[in-house]
Amino acid sequence: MSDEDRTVVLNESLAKRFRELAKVQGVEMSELVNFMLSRALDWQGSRPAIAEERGQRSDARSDPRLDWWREARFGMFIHWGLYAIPAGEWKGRRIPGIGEWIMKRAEIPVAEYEQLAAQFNPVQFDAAEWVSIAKRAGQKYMVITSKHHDGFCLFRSEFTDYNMVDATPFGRDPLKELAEECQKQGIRLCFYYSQTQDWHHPNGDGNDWDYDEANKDFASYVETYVVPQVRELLTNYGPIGLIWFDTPKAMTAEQSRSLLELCHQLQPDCLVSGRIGNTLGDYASAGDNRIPDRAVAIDWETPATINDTWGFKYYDHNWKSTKDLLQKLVDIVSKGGNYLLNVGPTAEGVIPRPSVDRLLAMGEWLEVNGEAVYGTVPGPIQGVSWCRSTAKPGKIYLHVFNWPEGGQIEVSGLGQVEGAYLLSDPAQAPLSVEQHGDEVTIAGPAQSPDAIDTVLVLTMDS
Ligand code: JFZ
Repeated sequence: MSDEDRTVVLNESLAKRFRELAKVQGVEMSELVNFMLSRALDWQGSRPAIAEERGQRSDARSDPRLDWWREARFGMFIHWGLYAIPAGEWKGRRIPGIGEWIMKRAEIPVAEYEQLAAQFNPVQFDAAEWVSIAKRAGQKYMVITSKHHDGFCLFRSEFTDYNMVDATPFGRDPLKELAEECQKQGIRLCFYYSQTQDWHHPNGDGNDWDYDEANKDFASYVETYVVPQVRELLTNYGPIGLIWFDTPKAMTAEQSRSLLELCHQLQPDCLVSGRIGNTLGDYASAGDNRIPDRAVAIDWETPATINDTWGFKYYDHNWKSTKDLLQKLVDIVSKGGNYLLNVGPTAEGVIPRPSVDRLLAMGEWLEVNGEAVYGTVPGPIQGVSWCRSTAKPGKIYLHVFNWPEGGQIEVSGLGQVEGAYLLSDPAQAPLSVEQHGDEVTIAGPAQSPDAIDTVLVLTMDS
């Protein structure tokens, strides 16, 4: 946490309650705040990773329209918009929190924030490069912010000039260019679309510093703005893999349902994320960066950051290691989920180097070990810290995170093991397997072959 992040302004009545509480408890304010923070974190941890309302519609669980997505397991999230220009700093002040929330956090008036559009000229944007990074990372789909909460549209729209083509010197439609490249390189293009929060639209949710919330007509915003824009997105860019709605908030079940039906009517194969709300999504959405502690028998996805922000912040250098990211991917897949890993390109249109480095390293590992990730289901070994397991018909993949001293791998609860080999071994040289009843011992190499995750393939007698 930077020093700037330590300033929190409490309104007067809240500050008064804090002071009184601290006095009653006989503690310093700082102690009190620490205590409250730890309670808040416990509370966050006790909420399920996948909230009920962002869950999966029951008839979607066996729907073959999801098969490509179940196979894919790993996608690229892209948060890109005007917020990449301030990049976490407004008028010389670092604004705490996630970068794409800067307009809200600093309560920047629409009239001021809008002016960023005139500066948005990402001349280094290269759709072929972005898609090829995803491709080389082993990601199978790409979800880009067509419109985030700030209301700015990356696509040309008939329903607002506040878009990349009409309002910026750049004048190009990056979604068009990405659509073509995704087709070429075999990645499924998907759109994030903020259907509830829109801090620019007078009737959208969330901006109470320019607009009076009491005068807002949210239903008309949905009907006359969201619906036609979703129609544009699902009409003008060819086949779209999925629409990633977000923060449903006050969406009624009827509003969620009619949006869902609109999507399915325009593109029957287009999936709809769990954040459409009201448990109507084609698949469930976990909380940001949240991973359930055990396998979950629905289709679900964790959206996650590589550092601590979605939209680019120039001073966020808190990059997770390749090891951490890869183990998170495997952890998620071993529990039946997909990993949607975010990049936040700069205002020049460049995906930050530290992100690219990590993605490419993940891709190298997947190049060798992808068989144990793509199209797998959770394996029989769950709830242990040293390894994860995934499975395909006739095969169990043991993902060993902590290689045992001497290389003897001991497991139980698998059934009858026929043979074993290292997935990284092109010769598939058989490893010696001893089985006594349920107890299996596999003689692996003494030294860990892969410091991040060594995959053992167990072939099973069925
Ligand atoms: C939302 C957005 O507000 C944010 O800017 C970003 O796009 C992220 C991917 O999604 O933030 C959320 C939404 C849901 C949860 C947490 C943050 N959640 O369910 O825990």
